Amino acid sequence: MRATAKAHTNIALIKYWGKRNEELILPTNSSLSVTLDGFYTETTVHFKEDLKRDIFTLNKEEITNIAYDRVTNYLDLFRNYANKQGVFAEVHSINKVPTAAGFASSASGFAALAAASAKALQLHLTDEELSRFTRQGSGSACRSIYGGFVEWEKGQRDDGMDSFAIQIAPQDHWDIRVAAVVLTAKEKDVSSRIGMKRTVDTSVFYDGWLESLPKDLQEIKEGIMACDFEKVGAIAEANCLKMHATTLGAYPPFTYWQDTTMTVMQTVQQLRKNNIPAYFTIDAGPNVKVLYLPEDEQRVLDKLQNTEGVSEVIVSKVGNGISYV
Ligand code: 2P0
Repeated sequence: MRATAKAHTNIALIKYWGKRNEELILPTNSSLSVTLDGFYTETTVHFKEDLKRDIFTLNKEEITNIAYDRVTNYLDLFRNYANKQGVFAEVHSINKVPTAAGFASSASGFAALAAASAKALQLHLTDEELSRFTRQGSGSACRSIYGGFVEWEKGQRDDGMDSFAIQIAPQDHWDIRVAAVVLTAKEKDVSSRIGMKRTVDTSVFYDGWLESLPKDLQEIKEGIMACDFEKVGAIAEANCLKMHATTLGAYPPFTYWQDTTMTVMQTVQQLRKNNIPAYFTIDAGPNVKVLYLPEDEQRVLDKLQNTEGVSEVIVSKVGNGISYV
């Protein structure tokens, strides 16, 4: 009853922003991401008959705070499914997602935890079933089951059985790069979970966001299949700006941007003026991710590293899905 799994994080090109069911983590909109090879979590889950409670370590340190509660509640899903109530587990996670880079480590974290738990309990889940389980740990994590380009279909049902991710193109379909631009920034004060809820509940711009999504999703998929970088980049950048606009229409209003966020956005726009195709996307935090093509790497990195307020630039290629160690 022991297994180790490795999962990579992902960056959304079409953002997941809002839930229709908070308990089951059912989204209001479908989303689409690229899995990244630079950042991952490796997790070992060992269910043992003699344990009195779950034990969770992250980077070799025992965790007892709210993150522990989230893990142990999540393991209950698997215990109930496998009819192993009362069998506790040792969970050891190593996180290679630099928190400063502003990637949600919950994506790779819950994907690795789900995969290792399912394997340890010999559940023999399909990828769709595993993605559905993973979704209930953290929404964006359900996309990290697969490598390459991945769509999370929101589904229609109230029970969430049709809300899971599928791969739309494998890792070797297209070699694009993502630079995570780390800013000398302070901690964010609105978590993505709270931020998306406030937006759904109060933002006067939320309907506009939802209305615009089916077209973005359809067109970006066409762009990915055709490896049309300018089409994909332009849609991703516009989609990110729309997501962030919804936060300004919320009450109380908020933004994840800092002054340096905008400086980097302007650097990217300037790269395009110099005929280098580069596009930005931003998650629920101040850091900016920049999409570009391999042949432009040196020029893109030079420009980003020399932008004021940038402390580090971390490069990633397209990554693969879950693997077992
Ligand atoms: C995304 N984000 O699609 C979007 C874009 C942030 C902005 O998914 O509440 O950690 O655990 O389902 O997945 C971050 O939210 O939220 C996120 P929960 P999650 O990647």
